[in-house]
Amino acid sequence: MRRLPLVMIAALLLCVGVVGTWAAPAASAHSRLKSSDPADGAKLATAPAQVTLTFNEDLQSSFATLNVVGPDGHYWQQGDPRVDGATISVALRELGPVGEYRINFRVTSGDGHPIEGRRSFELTVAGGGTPGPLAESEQPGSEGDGLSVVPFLVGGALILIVGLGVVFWLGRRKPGSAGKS
Ligand SMILES: [Cu+2]
Repeated sequence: MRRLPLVMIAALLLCVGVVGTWAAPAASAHSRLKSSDPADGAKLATAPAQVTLTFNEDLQSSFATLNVVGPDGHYWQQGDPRVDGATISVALRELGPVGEYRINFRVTSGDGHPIEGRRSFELTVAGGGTPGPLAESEQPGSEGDGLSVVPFLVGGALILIVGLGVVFWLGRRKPGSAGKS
């Protein structure tokens, strides 16, 4: 009866492999950006005093980044961002040139996964503010959801392959050869 445990292990590996592969999309359902103030794409004649992003669940307060880059390529936020529960906000300077102001964020969701992305608003009437420093090279505006799924997919696929290999190996064993360790 040495076969039974091996078959069970193979079945277990198969199960874990299948579950790991199929559960991967669900595992990426971590914190999402629900809304921004100003709203994405808003056209504003008056500069807002601050930018606030609201997520669907509480954020971790460490390593949060939130900045606003104007049409001139300079930063227009003032001071450091503040995380409060599910929201992150940063104060703005009095704004300057007319055009698109990009809101770049990178936060850590409650489950420890980083989320990043971009929103923007448009200033339609120029203000008299002075810009902050020239912005560092901007990150692409992806939400970064895809990357965190990869380990699950790779792990699931590997386990699936190993499980199939064990099943195949067991199937090839001749009945008479069983019992030799
Ligand atoms: Cu997550």
